[in-house]
Amino acid sequence: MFEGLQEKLEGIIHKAKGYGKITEDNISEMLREVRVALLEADVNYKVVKEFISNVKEKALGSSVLTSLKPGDVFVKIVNDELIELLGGEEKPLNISGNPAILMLVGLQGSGKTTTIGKLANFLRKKHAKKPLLVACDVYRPAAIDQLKTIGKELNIPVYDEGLNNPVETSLHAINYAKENHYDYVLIDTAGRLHIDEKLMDELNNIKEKVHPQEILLVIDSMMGQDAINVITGFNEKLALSGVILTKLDGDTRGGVALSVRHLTNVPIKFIGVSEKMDGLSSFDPKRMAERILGMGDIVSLVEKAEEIIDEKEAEKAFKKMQKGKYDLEDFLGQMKQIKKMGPLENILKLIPGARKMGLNNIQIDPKQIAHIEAIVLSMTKEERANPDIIKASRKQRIAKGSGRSVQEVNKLLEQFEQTKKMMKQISNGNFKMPF
Ligand SMILES: Nc1nc2c(ncn2[C@@H]2O[C@H](COP(=O)(O)OP(=O)(O)O)[C@@H](O)[C@H]2O)c(=O)[nH]1
Ligand SMILES: [Mg+2]
Repeated sequence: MFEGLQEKLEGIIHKAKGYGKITEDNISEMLREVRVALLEADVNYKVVKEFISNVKEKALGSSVLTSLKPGDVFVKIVNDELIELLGGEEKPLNISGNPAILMLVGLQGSGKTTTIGKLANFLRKKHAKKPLLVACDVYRPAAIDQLKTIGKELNIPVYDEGLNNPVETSLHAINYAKENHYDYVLIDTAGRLHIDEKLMDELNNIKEKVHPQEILLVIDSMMGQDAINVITGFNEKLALSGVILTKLDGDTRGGVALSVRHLTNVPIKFIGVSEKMDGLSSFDPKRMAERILGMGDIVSLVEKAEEIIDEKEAEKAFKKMQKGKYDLEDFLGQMKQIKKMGPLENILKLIPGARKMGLNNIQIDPKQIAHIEAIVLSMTKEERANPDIIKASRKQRIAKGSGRSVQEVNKLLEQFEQTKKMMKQISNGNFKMPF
């Protein structure tokens, strides 16, 4: 699923990361490509339009975070918008009833019966509770047998009354579940090839008598954009609590998954990813976005940096750096920020490619930062602003004051000089703020 989309976005992002500066022009170009990628993935054009305009607005209005690369910021914005599009927060099942009643509806062949089995299996594993399956697709005797076969495979009981009326069968099943202490009742219903009045009336009858906590529409993702009309049709009649999107393992382009929420306002709660009984995943927009973009690492890096870095401080340091006035105070400030970000090894791991470069093997002792802090704090204000004046006797005094050795003081001054040089290079180069 989403392979085509993933590949294209990867290319666009790779390009974005190369931009030293993001301007309105190159944002427009990138977004044009994102737009094509989404349309090719069969995402509804209205959804695409809005998505693009949201990303653009955010990218242009985004604040100056001096420590972040423009490409990474762009990735983060696309990622956030993608999560929004996929529904924001994960919407868990309402299983508050005793027993909790879940009714699955959908067109013929969408995967209802298979999904009932998967869902029961999922709930039993997750909550260690007892599910009961109810066979209410009474128009095709083979449908009842199919559910029984699934029940047998999973060792989960199936309640059926043959071809008896589905409303009665459901009500009896619920009584049976109460008497026998089942925690979930999962009702398999009939489908048709198209939405029709009769089907809707029957489903509505079950709904009104049974009061299910969840009415889940099972829908085949291979239907493409037609799926949206089906969801809307069922939702108008039954007020769905969620959608289960099946067959995302097939050669579906996946665009439905990105369009459903925005166009129908019904949350996707699960996705079917194989024919097997463990082929069901709960649908988490965050995880899904991560999968589509494949940029989880950068996203968490940006999030972490955003959390911690005081933008004004960063700007101040940047301005000083540009004027060549970067001093030990700034150096200390940066060290402190690094310290706040947690173990340095973890941050390095988050940087794509760091592992390949062997950087994640660098062991950085947080104590070292504390030592640097002690040394800088032992300097006078004048010394911090003008480290050149720190000669032998001053070094000794500083070492004594900080409880560190003269060698360490020397090493720190060296590091500072190196950093200063690097900063100068950056500021002389094309490094300008993105937005
Ligand atoms: N590959 C794949 N096949 C699925 C998935 N869900 C259902 N199917 C298949 O779709 C077909 C129809 O499923 P079924 O449960 O009988 O649909 P129903 O008519 O809605 O009850 C069966 O062959 C299932 O094995 C899925 O997530 N992935
Ligand atoms: Mg069926």
